[in-house]
Amino acid sequence: MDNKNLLNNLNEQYNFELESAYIYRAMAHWCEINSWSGYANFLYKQEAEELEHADKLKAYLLDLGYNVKLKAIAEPKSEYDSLEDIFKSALEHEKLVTSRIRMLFEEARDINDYATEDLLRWYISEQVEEEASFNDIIERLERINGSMSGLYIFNNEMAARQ
Ligand code: OFO
Repeated sequence: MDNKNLLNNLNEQYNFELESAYIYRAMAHWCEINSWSGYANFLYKQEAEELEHADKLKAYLLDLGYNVKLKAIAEPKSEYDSLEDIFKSALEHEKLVTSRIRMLFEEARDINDYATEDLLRWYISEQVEEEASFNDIIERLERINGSMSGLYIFNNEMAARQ
């Protein structure tokens, strides 16, 4: 089985997960600068999750003897209009991740790379959870509809994410 192209693409995804972590870190900074420490906490936890996603890919590639390469990470956006803007951007980003994972999965299928299929199944389930989580937050923010007390209560809940 020649899976060299697929492994190169997994290496790209490894780098994309690191980029995701960077994006969430920048979003967390925006929240901190705007005194929303709870939302920042949520996004820092999200950053940590992305690093775990990256590490899982890295470990898999290293197990296969692949020479893992780090690439330059694009500068993340640092200006947002509102919390809603942040979480809508996060959801769009996760949709992009989902489509990338699906393409990798299809590539693994095409060449009967069962081990990579197995690995990617984990990411597919993870993406369902991540999109659902951001969707819930957006719905909640829409219901709050800019009310300061609502935003503060939600901020306190977000501070509790472990
Ligand atoms: Fe947020 O997703 Fe990684 O994979």
